[in-house]
Amino acid sequence: MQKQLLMGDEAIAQGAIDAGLSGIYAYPGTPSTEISEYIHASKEAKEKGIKACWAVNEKTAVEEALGMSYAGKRTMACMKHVGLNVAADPFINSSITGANGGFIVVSADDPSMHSSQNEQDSRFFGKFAMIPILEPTDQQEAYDMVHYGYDLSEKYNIPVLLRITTRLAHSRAGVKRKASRDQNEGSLPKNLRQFVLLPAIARKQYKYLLNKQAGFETESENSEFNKYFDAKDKSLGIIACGITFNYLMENFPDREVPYPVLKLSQYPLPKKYIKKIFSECKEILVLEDGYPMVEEMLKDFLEKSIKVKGRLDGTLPRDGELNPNIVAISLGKPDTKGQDIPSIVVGRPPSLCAGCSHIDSFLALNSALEEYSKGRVFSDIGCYTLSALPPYESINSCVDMGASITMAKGAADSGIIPTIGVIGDSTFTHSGMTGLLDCVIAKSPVTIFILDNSTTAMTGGQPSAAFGRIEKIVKGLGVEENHIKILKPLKKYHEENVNIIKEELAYNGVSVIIPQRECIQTLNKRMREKFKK
Ligand SMILES: Cc1ncc(C[n+]2csc(CCOP(=O)(O)OP(=O)(O)O)c2C)c(N)n1
Repeated sequence: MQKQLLMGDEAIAQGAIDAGLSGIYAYPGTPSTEISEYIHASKEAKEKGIKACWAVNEKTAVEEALGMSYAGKRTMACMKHVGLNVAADPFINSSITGANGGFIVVSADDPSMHSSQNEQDSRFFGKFAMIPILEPTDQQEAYDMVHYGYDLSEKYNIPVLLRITTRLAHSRAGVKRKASRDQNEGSLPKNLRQFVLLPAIARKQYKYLLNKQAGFETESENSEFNKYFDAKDKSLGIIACGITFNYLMENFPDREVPYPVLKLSQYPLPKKYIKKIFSECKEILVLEDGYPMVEEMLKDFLEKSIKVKGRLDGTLPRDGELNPNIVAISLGKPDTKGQDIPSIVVGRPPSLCAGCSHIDSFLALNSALEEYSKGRVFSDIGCYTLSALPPYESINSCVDMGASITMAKGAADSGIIPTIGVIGDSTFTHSGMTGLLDCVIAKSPVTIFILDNSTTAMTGGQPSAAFGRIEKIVKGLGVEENHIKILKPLKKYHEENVNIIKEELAYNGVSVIIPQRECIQTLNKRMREKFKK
């Protein structure tokens, strides 16, 4: 079959389509979004009847995927790394229930935080859940690993974690496809009680999980993705995890590394290879994009004292993405970072788009807040977080999805009155609703802005689960009808909007203000498509 030029995300998606996927569940998040988008747009996926669903958040995505696995079909749940925090409960527990149909969870990490709040390493979650982890080196492996991952998942009845990073997710390479597999027919689990995690059953299931560990290790030792390359110079042995194997190879264009190299792409650690590299080499250098997980594990692994170098001893930077140049320096090779960017190239910090509805909402909020002291606006994650920057400087927090409403409540509880929560429509249904219920129950003096631009703009305009539902949800959660206000965020209504906001700020209870105007980008796109016809 001819090679196809695919991004890492697309390679995973195509791999899933070809490997007999029946359903994919995801909440958008950079750099994972394109996996689902590819399947949503795929004619082939439609023809095969593959269910492609945007879930309300990552927890519901993993649970829906688990339900499909329970029914014996192959499924995938995709998210960015912080999404795995949201999905941690079903994710960890699914290792105890086990899977029935093949179940792959893809978590896309973002070292260097190109578009994230942190650079946490999902491999820790996989290790915590005690399930196999696959970490591709390139797009071809990303594709192949989906096929292999489903086999592994179905062989051991276990979810498998596929961990990628931004560089791999968003760069392209030629990918050779495999023959397409049929979807599973569907079948109930052999043991109908395995998903009932009552303590007595969970204890048994946990023992099964523990008993599977040796098998997982053998699979890692025999995996085609973990490879040992021997070499003459044993003064150093290199363990290169996932994409860092490419960074290493870029320093040796003839692919002849003078030191033994363990290419590591499947966990748990393949002890056979680790023992070999430790027994043969004087020092070990661990290359891993993310946290120094393997490096830390090796420190415990040692039977003899041998120097392990990596992110912990300063050989490599403790934070941020690795790249071929950083790897070169760690090997004592010259620094080839290239030329500095000329000073005529001016940095362009991200900003709200011209015509964005959020601009008018923040201008109105800023005016309404003039008579109050600063530091009372708790925000969330979305395009509107950019209002932290000049010229608006409207918000004082951005922690995790949903934290605007709940932090506003906590701060109000401690005496800052009123407090303001600012949350987007998609983020509200993702994890703002429960916090609003807390506010209603406590009758908190908070004013919550739900910025409704009818889309999930930050990640490229995926559908928002809140669309057309916000008012009903807010009412249903118990916010008094006369304290739910809809605004039109447009310059011409500025004064009117400021007055409404002022009135609600003065109210000693829960108010919800919903500025409603479509995202300028989705509007432009819609118009372009309309006039194309
Ligand atoms: C747990 C988690 N999942 C996903 C993301 C990625 N993400 C950041 S903001 C956002 C949604 C933004 O949509 P919305 O709240 O409607 O605001 P908008 O960008 O449209 O203004 C998403 C999906 C994240 N940061 N954290």
